[in-house]
Amino acid sequence: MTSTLTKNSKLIAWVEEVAKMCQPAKVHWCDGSEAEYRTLCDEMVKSGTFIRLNEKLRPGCFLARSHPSDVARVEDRTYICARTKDEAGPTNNWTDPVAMKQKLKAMFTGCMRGRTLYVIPFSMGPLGSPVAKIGMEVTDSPYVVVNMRIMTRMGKAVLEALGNGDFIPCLHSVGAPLKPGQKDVAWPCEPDPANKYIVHFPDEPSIWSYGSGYGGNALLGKKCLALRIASVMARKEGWMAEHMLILALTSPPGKKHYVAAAFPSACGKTNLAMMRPALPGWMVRCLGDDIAWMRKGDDGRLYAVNPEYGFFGVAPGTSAQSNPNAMATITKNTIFTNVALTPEGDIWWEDMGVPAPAKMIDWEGQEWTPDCGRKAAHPNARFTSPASQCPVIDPDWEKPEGVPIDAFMFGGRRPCTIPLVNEAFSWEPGVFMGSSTGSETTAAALGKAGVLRRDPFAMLPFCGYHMGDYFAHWLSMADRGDRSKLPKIFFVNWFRKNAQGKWLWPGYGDNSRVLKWICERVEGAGKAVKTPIGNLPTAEALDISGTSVSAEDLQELLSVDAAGWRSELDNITQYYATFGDRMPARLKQELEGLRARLGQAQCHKGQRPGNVL
Ligand code: SAT
Ligand code: MN
Repeated sequence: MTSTLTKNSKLIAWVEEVAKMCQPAKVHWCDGSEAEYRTLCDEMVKSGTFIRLNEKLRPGCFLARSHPSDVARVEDRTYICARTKDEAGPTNNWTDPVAMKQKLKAMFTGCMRGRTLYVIPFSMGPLGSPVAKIGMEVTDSPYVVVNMRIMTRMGKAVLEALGNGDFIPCLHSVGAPLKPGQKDVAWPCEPDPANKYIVHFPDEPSIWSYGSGYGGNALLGKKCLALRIASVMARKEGWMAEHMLILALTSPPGKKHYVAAAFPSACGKTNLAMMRPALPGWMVRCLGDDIAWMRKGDDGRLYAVNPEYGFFGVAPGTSAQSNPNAMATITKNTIFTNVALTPEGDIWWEDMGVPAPAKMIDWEGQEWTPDCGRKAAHPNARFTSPASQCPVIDPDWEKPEGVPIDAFMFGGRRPCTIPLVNEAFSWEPGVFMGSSTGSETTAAALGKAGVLRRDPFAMLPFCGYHMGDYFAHWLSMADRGDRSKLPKIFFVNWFRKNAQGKWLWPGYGDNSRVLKWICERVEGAGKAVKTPIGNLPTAEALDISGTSVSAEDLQELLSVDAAGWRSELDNITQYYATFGDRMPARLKQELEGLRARLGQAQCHKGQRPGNVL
């Protein structure tokens, strides 16, 4: 059971203690080698967890089908067990940490019987980077091991970097012990949702996850460590852990700008992160599609690293049109979960941009035909793919100190009121924009479609402490140092519709037109009008050459809908009230300032009050 790979006494003691509790048949310390990865994949092919895809069409690729009850993150089973309920805040589930630990210990006792306990040493952030954090995931799922090898830097090198240092313990079990002689199933898990627990103890810190083998519930480096736990650490240590993509945009003359952007789910974050610009001569490079860790450099600028090593992207909707670079990334060495299987041994999903074969096996392993009335892939089906395979990965994506961010973008799916792009006057109005970010739900995401859900900074399910304190932390980033060095903040909305319900903006590669204006603003050029809500581009400032966007549509996309904004402000006022006295006064002032400016401006729909800057 002891490892030849480490002498870290705290680690060895912790693994012994966990093994004693979970009672696995075997303990395996992961070295992270290619050989180990291959062996685990082969074993999973034998056990039925993996289907090897056609080696000619998808070399090194596998398909896994989850249990139908285990298909997504379970937010209602996710807990932040801070010392007090108030520290966790109104947006998180909370239980007393001592009581929760007791309950979990009972559940974990004997939970790995008949299975192998894998120890996964992993680093969030480039190995040896001053910002990296080392976690140790103990799991009884080989599926988790191979996914963690793609999503994080994992194995022997991490133990070497750790030495005798400290790590974040992450305990995971699928919650399906085997009796002697009992045959295993392809996707073991705890089928009763009420028995799944995704629990964070931010004060230790540690993570205990029980019952699910899927995505963020089980790959504990991602949302659990790199967002929920890291957000708590970041607040204490004066940095930021954000649910943001990182991209680099280079103009035709070769000027490069880094942008980090937060969008709620189902707003096309992965598509934007590796976009192919429609504007000739412009180049987008990807550094990350989900998480950004940022801290101030000695020069006062904010430097971002992507703590991850791969992409865990939603498959349905990914196509040559929506994301050609993702399609190129997933041609090899990729694990697909809950997509459909074609007769040739390749994969298929809805809106892949290729016709469905006449016959397939769907994500539940059933025969599927186009007229059967069921979806072939689960709407939350995923690909796990190495970031290094992305054709447009930025050469600096593994720089230990990160890249300097020039602009932040927030955005959501907003059919009305919110303009195509809006530049905040300064840091505080920008933080106001982030705090009031919201998106209309899509059918795939939640039960009710078309409802506005506030999702501040796209962190609603990922902030590990009180949201009001998190807003204050954002504000505090401008309290020290030269605030002119901080990123400029923009709010974007690709999803505005006209009165007939038609989308006004083409989206995808054409979003580069908005990015271009953002870069011009960062450089101090780029024409804008000052309006009550922020600086909007003038009609001429936005490069729409070669698009089908009409002058009227552009006018609507860049207008201030005063009536719409007033009801928006009423809604934000109510939302802010839910954070009680932890809601920062400075943001309430921003809200009132905006209300006052809108009152004075007397603007009407389609009219753009203000002065050209
Ligand atoms: O399953 S994950 O948490 O990794 C992805 C997501 O739900 O956003
Ligand atoms: Mn995400």
